[in-house]
Amino acid sequence: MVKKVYNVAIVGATGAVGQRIMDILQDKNFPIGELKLLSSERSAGKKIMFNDQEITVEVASENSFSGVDIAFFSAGGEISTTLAPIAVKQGAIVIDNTSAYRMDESVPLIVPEVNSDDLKEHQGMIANPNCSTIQMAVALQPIKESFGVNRIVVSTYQAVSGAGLAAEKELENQTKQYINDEEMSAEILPVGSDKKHFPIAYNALPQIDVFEDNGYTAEEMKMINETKKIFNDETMSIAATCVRLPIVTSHSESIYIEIDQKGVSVAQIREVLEDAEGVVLQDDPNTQTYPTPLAATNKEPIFVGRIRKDLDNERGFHMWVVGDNLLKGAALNTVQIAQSLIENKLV
Ligand code: NAP
Ligand code: 3JN
Repeated sequence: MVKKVYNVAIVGATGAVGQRIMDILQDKNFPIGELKLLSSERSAGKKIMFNDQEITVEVASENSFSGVDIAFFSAGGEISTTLAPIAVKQGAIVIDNTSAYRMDESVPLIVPEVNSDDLKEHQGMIANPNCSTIQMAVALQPIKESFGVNRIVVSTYQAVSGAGLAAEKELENQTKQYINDEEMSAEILPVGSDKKHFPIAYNALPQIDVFEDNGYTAEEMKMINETKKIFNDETMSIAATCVRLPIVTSHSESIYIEIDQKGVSVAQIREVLEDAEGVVLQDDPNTQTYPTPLAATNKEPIFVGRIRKDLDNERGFHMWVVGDNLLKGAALNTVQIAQSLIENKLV
């Protein structure tokens, strides 16, 4: 018999992503039986309302997952590495928001608009891609399908909420300090665990996550490797530069692509984007119509504008892509994966 409701756990429920997962489950009337809200000891005991029911946050542990059907993980890679396999062993399907399993060959890495078919291969663990990867994949999928895409050069303009609630607070504090002519205190950005910290207020930091030996940051390498895996195309050539800006929510990306076909017009690119799932085209220079992070915040789609043909390469196009990093970039994509599992009877 088909199960009509699912017992759900959210690991990291009190964080920036976890809170959004809860909001979306509520807004979308997700068929929940029991909901467990899990965190570290810091937030344990906190009471949170969900669908008129008060739920007490518990410490996430290896005993948290008995009877859980779907477990959303967004408490960092270490917690996923420790607890996600235990949850799977106890019968839960884990949808993991961290990078811990994204490049694991046995774990599907899913953007539903692109590769929901890969869910059929799941073995209990499913990975949600990085926020910057997700919005680029949603925007490029229709173009790749119609015209082929062989090269991507992307520069990101990322909001501080991508680095968690503490980074949001850091931007707020530094902004007040700057306005009051005080010295700005920087303790988190660009990366909490790295040696140096710089103010993000009134600034731009060309470092997201730690540096790798090749000179790229881990965020840049995530965009490169995850995009190839999602499109199942190792031949794509991809370069990324990831930059943090003093914006609270929604990431923007300047994307240059080279398509396979010759003779394709901007109008044709716009046409395929207009019909695409999860995309809203906002592109009219005559009326100054283009996406911005403020306007994209709290919205579900990925917004695309500023589409131009490269002046020196007839197969080259530039575009500007904006999406709410906590919604489609994280929580919404995660819940859509769960919905797709249910629709396709894979849970
Ligand atoms: P956040 O606002 O700092 O929240 C962190 C959450 O994890 C809180 O609920 C925290 O609980 C919990 N947590 C921390 N240490 C824990 C522990 N030892 N045991 C159990 N729970 C623990 O961070 P966030 O922005 O929500 O991001 C959380 C994670 O999601 C990130 O580390 C990243 O891996 C992933 N993420 C993915 C994307 C994406 O691109 N798809 C975007 C952002 C984040 P307390 O309240 O008790 O501290
Ligand atoms: O900084 C951003 O805008 C996105 C950050 C995502 C993030 C933050 C901490 C750890 C991740 C991620 O999802 O890749 C991770 C991680 O799990 O590696």
